[in-house]
Amino acid sequence: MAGNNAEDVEGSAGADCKTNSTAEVPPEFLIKHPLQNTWSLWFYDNDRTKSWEENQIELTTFDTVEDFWRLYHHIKLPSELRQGHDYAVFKQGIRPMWEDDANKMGGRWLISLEKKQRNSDLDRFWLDVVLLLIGENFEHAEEICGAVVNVRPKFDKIAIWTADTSKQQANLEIGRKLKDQLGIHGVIGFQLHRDTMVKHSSATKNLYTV
Ligand code: MGP
Repeated sequence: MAGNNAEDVEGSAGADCKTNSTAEVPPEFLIKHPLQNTWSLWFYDNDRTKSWEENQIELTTFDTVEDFWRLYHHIKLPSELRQGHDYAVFKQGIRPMWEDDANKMGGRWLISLEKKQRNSDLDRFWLDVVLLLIGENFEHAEEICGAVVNVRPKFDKIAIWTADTSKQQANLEIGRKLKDQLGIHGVIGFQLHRDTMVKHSSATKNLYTV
């Protein structure tokens, strides 16, 4: 995989893989299944000598189901990342930051995980969220900018970022589906980026809850 910090994110899945010659595979099985959007995978490096923005590295893009799975099996799971690191998957052209034009008026559905959930739920939740995104499984998928997973000492976080906080119906549909698909029983909240910007996330008020 291209990227300055590939050693931090590359998993070991490829190491023992025996590859079959593609010459044996009938051509109809080699067709790739296109996604509706092209998506970028970002990695936040947490290098203290760099600014927050400089730490955001766009590792690669993918636009087919097959390329997504190849990438997924090649990189570390969130639970294997160092604390302080993030992954983000955003529609190509949208940077995973509040300042991007696509995010300026937006917010996020935030799932905070308890420490013990790093072993039980973090990787599963992240994969489910990414599959929901790239599979365009939301009725209002056009409102979605991307998703972020933060690996942190206090508690890990997963969030879906949407574009326009004023679209109540669309945001609620996304929140309900997210909660339902992940099988979350507690309440989850939606916060405006402009509130998160000025407060610690734990204290940021919710605009919507489901
Ligand atoms: P964080 O990485 O989203 O969460 O934000 P963390 O580490 O759990 O910290 P907490 O504040 O939520 O408790 C950490 C810090 O990174 C923020 O306080 C900002 O300084 C910076 N930061 C985070 N985001 C998402 C952005 C962003 O979009 N733009 C800029 N400029 N800084 C950001």
